[in-house]
Order: sequence, then structure tokens, then C-alpha cells
Amino acid sequence: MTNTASEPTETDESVTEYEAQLNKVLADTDETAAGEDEVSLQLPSLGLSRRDFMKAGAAVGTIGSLAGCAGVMNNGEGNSGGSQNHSGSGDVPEHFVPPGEHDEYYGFWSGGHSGDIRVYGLPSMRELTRVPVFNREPAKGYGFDDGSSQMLEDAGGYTWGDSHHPSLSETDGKYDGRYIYVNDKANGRVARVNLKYFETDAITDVPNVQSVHGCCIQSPDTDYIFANSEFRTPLPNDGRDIDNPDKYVSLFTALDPESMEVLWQVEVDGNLDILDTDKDGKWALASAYNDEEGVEIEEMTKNDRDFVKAFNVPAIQEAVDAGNYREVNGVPIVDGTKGSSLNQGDEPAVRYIPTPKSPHCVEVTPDGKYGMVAGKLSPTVSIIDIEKLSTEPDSSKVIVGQPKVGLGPLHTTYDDRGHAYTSLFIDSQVVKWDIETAVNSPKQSEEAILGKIDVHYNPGHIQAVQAMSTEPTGDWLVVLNKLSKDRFLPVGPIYPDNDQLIYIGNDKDDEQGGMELVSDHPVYPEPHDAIFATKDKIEPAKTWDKSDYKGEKEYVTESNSRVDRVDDETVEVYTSVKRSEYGLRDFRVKEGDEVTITATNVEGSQDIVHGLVVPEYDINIALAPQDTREVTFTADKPGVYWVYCTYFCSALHLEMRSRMLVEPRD
Ligand code: K7E
Ligand code: CUA
Repeated sequence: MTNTASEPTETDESVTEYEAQLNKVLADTDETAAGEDEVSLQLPSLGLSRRDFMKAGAAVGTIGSLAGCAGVMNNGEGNSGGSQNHSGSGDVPEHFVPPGEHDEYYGFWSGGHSGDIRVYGLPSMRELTRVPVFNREPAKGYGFDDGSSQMLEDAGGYTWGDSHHPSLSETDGKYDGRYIYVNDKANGRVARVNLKYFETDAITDVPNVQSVHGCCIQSPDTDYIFANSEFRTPLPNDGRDIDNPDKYVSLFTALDPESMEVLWQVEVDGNLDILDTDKDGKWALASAYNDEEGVEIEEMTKNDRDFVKAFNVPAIQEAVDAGNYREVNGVPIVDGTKGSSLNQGDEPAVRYIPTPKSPHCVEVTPDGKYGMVAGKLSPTVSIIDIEKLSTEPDSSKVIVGQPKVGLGPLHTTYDDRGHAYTSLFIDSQVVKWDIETAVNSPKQSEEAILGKIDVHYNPGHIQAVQAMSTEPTGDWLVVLNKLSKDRFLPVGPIYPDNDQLIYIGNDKDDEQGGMELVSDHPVYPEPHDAIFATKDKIEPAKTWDKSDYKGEKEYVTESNSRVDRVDDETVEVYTSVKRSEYGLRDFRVKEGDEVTITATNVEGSQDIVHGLVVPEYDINIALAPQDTREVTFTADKPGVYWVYCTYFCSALHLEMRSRMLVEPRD
């Protein structure tokens, strides 16, 4: 550990303060929980004193000397051996992918507040590319040409986003390789990335919500995209009810996966958090906290339980079709609050499933039988039996298991052999457990636990290969750790995250349940989640297909490169682009003209990309083979402006130029 202990008192103070805060939350829970039913936190059954819990929590809360010990503290049981061993044991298959060879899996990471999607290969963990989504990206010209900048403008004109939950489109429960959908937690948006071109092709700014956190496709056939608003706000949020937090609402939103239009929303009590669906197109499950509907932390953590919401999608659609809604900002809003008449009867629109307070997430098993709700503040995972959602009228009986897994459970993923893997934020571990054993053993018991492995440090999401589809393959697991601390060369006070690759293909009977840590990978902050598909699921185009934009943009050849003057103040410039020349060696416009340049890369050979940039005009477009892009600007500065290519495309790349000649308008 490079951070040495015992200097700044400010650090100590913040630890003490954090301890006090958590202590208060737990004390309240403890008191109200006494003598109550099994959904309470039940700290005594942890087998740990509250003091131990506090210490672990404090270490998490402060990126100081104590926090460096988070992993170490939990090594007391001597299960750290394998985690120091980067090469793994002889049972781990080769994860080094030699030069020139390809990975077995595509991995798609949400970039967090970098706003993008990162594409990695697995098991090499090599970053292959980034797909800008909510962010502008000069390296790919995204947010610079007319098409993408207009899309960003129409989606609210924000300059950034916070991408969290990437979801791959499915057909019949299997990844179909068409799209990734991802939310913007910051500005309440949902975007779609086209996996033929690895390019964002749609962004929807969801009305009536401020922040979209949970986001997923509906299994098995991607009939809807669902999005949860985490923050409760007045409806509409136009200045009314500012001082009336009771009137704030949280909405569950359905979008059309093709048009990306918002279809309807459902209003609920409490807030909404993360989402997953069953595998039959009926239930969407949303974790939730703040059933208290408080606006300050003390209010949000007062009660010892919250409610997972189960949305009955056909019933909601029926209510919408029957006109059973109110409309706000053009969106039908269905009443899904606890007392709603739509929630009565055999097919309630929304069911409220009681869980321990502040659960974090829901992830449905690949066979669609169970939805796992990680406890976060509770050391348990609550197992929802999805079939019972349709058959069991008593909501508290829908939870059919509740294994005690460890401290700070956040996310759960699956292999192909009936095992679940849960990240433990506070323990800095991954726990492997057996699903059917957990269902068949008493709640709060540890019978289902098969082993734990240390990770470094404070894991958030974990994801196993193909685990969100009906076809998990069960050999690799990635743990997205929030902190890297002393794992890499220091790079200043903002550290990389540390994504760790774990082999899970061996069900060995050891302390780690056969899990083996094989490699560490620093990642640029701060990815939130990832999803993995076998390489055969994704079939990207190698060059553009001009028929994909036929009728929208002209395919400009060398012979039709030209300057069209539309009127006294509007000019259209058309140029082809190839090694090592532009179709126009120069072009002439007048000061004050609105200029639109349409440029086509006429080359057919793969990987020959050209740029077209105009210095001092902030123009920067990138053109893959057979692609056409447009850019519009005002030529407000007279003079000579060299147009050049940004991609090193040939031996004559530097000579690949044109000139924009802007004549003074007298
Ligand atoms: Cu758990 Cu935004 Cu998916 Cu982060 S959420 S950990
Ligand atoms: Cu084209 Cu460099």
C-alpha cells in the first residue's frame, strides 16, 4: 500500500462523520426491525458486530488511508491466495490473446460520465474502440457533422451524459446483434447504438423525467425499451409543487425500439431504480428505494423496507389502449400508485413487493425463473419467483429465498450451471452461490454460498459472459471495481478504475468456489456496467453501404464534385474524397455565405478512413469508406483556409489537401 496512514485529521473527521451517518441509518433499522418479519435488516444475524459493519462502511466512504485496507480487512479468513496470482492456476484456460488473433467475446462497457460506450475484447480485455453516444468525440467526428450534431441538439443540446446500463437487443431471448440501448442518467435520455456501424443513431430525451437510471430491453423480443426515472419531480416540472415533495413522482417509461418514441409512462409511489425483465414479455422488475418519498437522506432511510415494483406490461398496455390514463406533455401516464384501481384484481398493473430497505438492483436469471434483488444495506439477496407474480396474491410470498451473501451486495450475474455471482461492495468480494439451494434453504442462511473471492476494491457491477440472455456461457466474469488505489502506477489524484477478469469455468470445491482472478485492467473513469456477447452474435459492416443513406445524402463522385450556388448567401459544396485528394482542389465562397460541404469517401477498401477538416472554422468530419457526411457553417472570415485530412491514409497523406477561398464581400 502506498498511501500511508495517520496524517490528516480531516480524513479522520470524515470517517467519523460517515460512521455516524451509517450508524444512524442502521440504528433506526434495528429498532423498527425488532420483532418484525423476515424482510428486516436483522443485523444480529450477520455474525458481525455493528462496529465491524461500520468500519467496513467507513473504509468504503473515504478514499484515504483507511480505504486502502478495505480488501485487506476482509482477508482475515485467509482466502486471498489466488487473488494475488495474476497468471492463475493451471486450470484457467489461456486468456492471453496472441498478436493477430481475435477474442472470443465482444464486451460493451457503459463509460459513465464520459457518456460513451467502450468496446473491449474478452478475455484479452483489450479496448477495441469507443462509440460516442452522449458526448462529442473529435476522433470520430461525432457531434461535428450535421447529422450527429443535429441529433444531439434535438435530444436537448446537452454537452455530456452519464451512460450506465447497456442492453443488447434480443430475438427469442438471444442477442441478435442489432442494437445496444443505453440510458443517460444525467439528463434523462435513452440512446440507441447501431451495431452494423457501431454508431449512435437515435437519442430520445424522455419527457416528464429528470434522470433515467434503470434501462433495459424487454426480453425475449425487444418489443419495448424500458427506462426508470430515479429522481422524483413535480409533474409537470414547470415551477409548481416545488415545496410539495409529496407531489413529486417517479415514472416508468416505455419506448418503441424502432421509432425510439415514448409510448407511455407509469406513475408509482416511492422512486424507481434499476430494471430487468422476465423472459416472457410480461413482467418488468424495478428495484426502488425511498418508499418514504423523502428528499433528504435521513428521510429516505427512515423505514426498514422498500418495495420492488413489478410492472405487468400487457395490463399497462391494455389500460393505455382503453384510454385509462392522463396525458402530460403529450405522454399517456397510467396510475400505478399503490391505491390505483388498476392495481386491483387478477392482473394488477403494478405489484409492490416488500424487500429490506434500499435494495440496489434486479437481475433476472437466464432461465427467467427468478429475479434477484441485491440488498445493498441488507447482507442478503431477495429471490423473487417470477411465476408467482402471476399466481400468488400475497406480495410478501413472492420472495422465495433470501440467502445471506455478505456486506453491501449490489449486482448479481449468472453462469450456465445454476450459479449466481453477487458483488459485495463493502466486503470487496464476489460471492458465488447456488440458486436452487438458496431457494430451498431458510432465509438468512449461508447454505447456498459456494465461495468468495477478493477483488480490489469496492465492486459495483459484475457481469458474466452472455448472462443477460437465455444463453449464458459461464466461463468469464468481469468485476467493475470502483477503486484501483495501489494497483497501477500513480497518475494523479483521479485514478483509473480497475476492471478484473475472473475465470468461473471451474466449479472447484475450494474457498473461492473455483473462481480464479486472472488479470487486472485499468480503465478510464468511470464505467458502470458491461454486457458481453460471443463474437458470432455481432456482425459489423466493414465499409458503409451507400444504400443505407440513399435519398438522404448524395453519394459524391469525383466527376460530380462541384460548387452549387443556391442564392446570394447559400452555397453547396460537393466533394469526393480518396487517397490522396479531394474531388475539389479548391472551392470559392463569399464572406457571410452559409456553406454546406457534402463529402463522400469513394474508396471501397476497408480501414481507409479520411478526414475533412477546416482549420479555424471548427470543422472536423471523419469519413469511413463509402460514407457520406455533411457539415454546415457560416464562412464569416475572409481568407485562405487549407482543408486537410486527419487520418494518416497514405504516403501522400500530408499532401492530401484542398483550399477554401473565402472572398471578402464588399
Ligand atoms: Cu449499480 Cu448506475 Cu448500475 Cu452503478 S448502478 S453500481
Ligand atoms: Cu486521407 Cu490522410
